[in-house]
Amino acid sequence: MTLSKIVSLKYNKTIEKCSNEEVYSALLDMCKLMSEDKVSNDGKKKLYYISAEFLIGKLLSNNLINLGVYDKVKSELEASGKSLAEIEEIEMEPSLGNGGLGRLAACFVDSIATLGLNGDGVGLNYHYGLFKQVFENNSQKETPNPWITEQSWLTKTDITYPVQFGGFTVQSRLYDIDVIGYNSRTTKLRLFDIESVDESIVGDTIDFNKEEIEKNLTLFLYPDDSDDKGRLLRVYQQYFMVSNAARLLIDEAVEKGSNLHDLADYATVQINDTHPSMVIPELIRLLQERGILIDEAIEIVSKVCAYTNHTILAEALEKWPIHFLDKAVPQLMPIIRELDNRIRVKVSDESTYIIKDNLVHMAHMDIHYGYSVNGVAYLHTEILKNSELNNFYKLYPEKFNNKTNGITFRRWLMSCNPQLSALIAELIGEGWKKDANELEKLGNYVNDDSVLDKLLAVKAGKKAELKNYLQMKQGMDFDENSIFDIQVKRLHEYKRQQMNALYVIHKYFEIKSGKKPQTPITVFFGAKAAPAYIIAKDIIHLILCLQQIINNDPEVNQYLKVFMVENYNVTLAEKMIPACDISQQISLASKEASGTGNMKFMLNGAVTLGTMDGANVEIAELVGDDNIFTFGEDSQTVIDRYERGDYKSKDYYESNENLKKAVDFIISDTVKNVGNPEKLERLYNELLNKDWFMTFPDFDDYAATREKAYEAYNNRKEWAKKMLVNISKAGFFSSDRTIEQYNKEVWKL
Ligand code: 26Q
Repeated sequence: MTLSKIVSLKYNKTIEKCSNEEVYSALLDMCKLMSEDKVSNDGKKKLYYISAEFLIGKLLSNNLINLGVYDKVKSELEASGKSLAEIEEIEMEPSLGNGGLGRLAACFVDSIATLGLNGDGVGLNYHYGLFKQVFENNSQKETPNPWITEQSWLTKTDITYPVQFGGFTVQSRLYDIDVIGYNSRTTKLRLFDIESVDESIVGDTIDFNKEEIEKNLTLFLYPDDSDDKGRLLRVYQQYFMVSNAARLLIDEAVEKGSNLHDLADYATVQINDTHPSMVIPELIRLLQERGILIDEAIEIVSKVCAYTNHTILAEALEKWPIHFLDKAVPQLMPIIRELDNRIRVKVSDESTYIIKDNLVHMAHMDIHYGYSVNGVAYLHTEILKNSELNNFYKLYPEKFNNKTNGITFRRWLMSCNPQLSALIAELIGEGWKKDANELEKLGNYVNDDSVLDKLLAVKAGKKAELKNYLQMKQGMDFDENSIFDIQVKRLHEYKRQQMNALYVIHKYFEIKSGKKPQTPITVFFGAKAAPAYIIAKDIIHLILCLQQIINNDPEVNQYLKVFMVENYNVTLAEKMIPACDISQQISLASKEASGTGNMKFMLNGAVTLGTMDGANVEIAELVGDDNIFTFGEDSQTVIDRYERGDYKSKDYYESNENLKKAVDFIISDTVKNVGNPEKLERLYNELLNKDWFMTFPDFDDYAATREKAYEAYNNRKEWAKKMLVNISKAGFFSSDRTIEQYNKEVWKL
């Protein structure tokens, strides 16, 4: 049915006469209707990708593309004097994720649908998702971010389960979002909610009563965990998620004819980081309830569950105090103890036990009782095998495997950059849309000047678009012909936004002393910091102070500007990534499991400035030394340095004049005048006395390499070649490839 037909049936008027809201609502109906015609795979074995986060972003454009009607709808709207871009603005972005892990899950369900695999995403329907970031007094403030509107992609189902906690029960309700694949297939994102959720306990801030679990369970994603009540709430959330998922899985398997003894022929579970790990004891419990003895129940579940590790940061590996689990989910603790005891009699290496010092090590449970353990980039998996999880690797070498992350090209190229997509199609046809490896064919054009010019023109167009957008939305003003140098990702010390900021200070001094860059530079940051992560918020504070100082300094602002976009999210990413020239991927080597932003930038023709960390290593290998700027100590050097424990940041500070000057600036009057002295001093002291993520040793190399990149940008032809090579080599990072590997080597659907 055409849009005008739907509009006329729904409102009895023409598109022209409708408000944008009415058109949006009609488009939603249209997509839902059209997705009914798509088939979903109903094969015997099904994948349940359980994840606490699905950072799906807005769905309208993506769905129109995947339904194959984007261009048609766009012109139909234009003919009626409507703009699809304006209508997109009406849709609220579901903020159901923090960052990489959640966005990965979203890309994966897109690929699962597109490849026509039998698999669903399962998670939670957080009403306020992650907080909305606002800047006040150059600092981050968190406010609630309601995203569920009257008209939404959620479809209420009649599936509901009672979920028992220690002392009380809640009733669940399943909501589905159709995940429309790029062709004839579809699958579902299944989000569980509680029937008794009460939005009214939330005011203007993200503070709320953390003890009223029956009301608050699905209000927020990862509420502040600075106190025990917040941490305990997270345990309730996790159990609620997996208990529902486990029951859904069992019901669907039984429906298809499983006698439960053969459950592994009907279901496989991918545990996305440790957040869903309680699915293991919960499945065992449910099988026991259905008459299966514990030995067999454990055996069955061990054939069903597979675990993905996304981090080697020890502090991010979840360990729950036993008393938390005893209080929230007392029915699981005996099973977890039994699982631990079985390891204790079998394995001598105590470091692998599940319960230690009254803490339950969730990852240990996953590795002992899952059939697969994977890392998310080659280097990451090697580090897991050889150091971080080496004790486990020695026990189960056959379980370990690598699945280098990927991204969906539908959203991260076709939807966010139709201009580049059109140029690519003009050159090599449409085949790459189904087989990303075909992008390699672009390699034939590296010496074709007219193609290189067109590529530069597309980039210039996207830069102008971003300028207009940020001017309109956030009142920012900058030179669209400057170099767009971008670092967008969650704020974390290991990602080293602080090192980027120190370079900005260094550059500011250089310009003030008369050393002006040939092409002006605009540095963009985008990042949310966890509400309780003090130093991360101090880093945001510093960046916002620099923004105020530098952008208002007439000696400098024609050559250098700095912006931190407010409330960085998927929608902003879709505007910023296509406009980027230099992609900052500067994590401390060994700390970034993979990164996926690095892949999105590359695909859109940005050149990476990065350390040899995560998937950067694979990017470097694919594009070759001429088409990436790498710097810094390698992962082994860093790992050895941690082992020795002899890093002293002060030594570097004292022997490096440029660095010292930049660090001292943090607590200068210039910055204190626009900032909060307490925050600035805290950050200064942290860097000087700790610098746990070793920004100082890499500083010089970083600055020199960044200069080299800026220099290279000035040779436009050579730069355009780098862009083209990056795009042509990005095919490997399609999430379709990643999902095919998971299916072939792990799930075997
Ligand atoms: C754990 C315990 C308590 C509270 C919070 C958490 C928690 C929450 C979120 C731990 C981890 C996360 C998110 C992790 C994440 O996004 N990791 C990223 O995953 C990407 C996809 O694999 C990788 O590309 C990134 O390198 C990795 O940082």
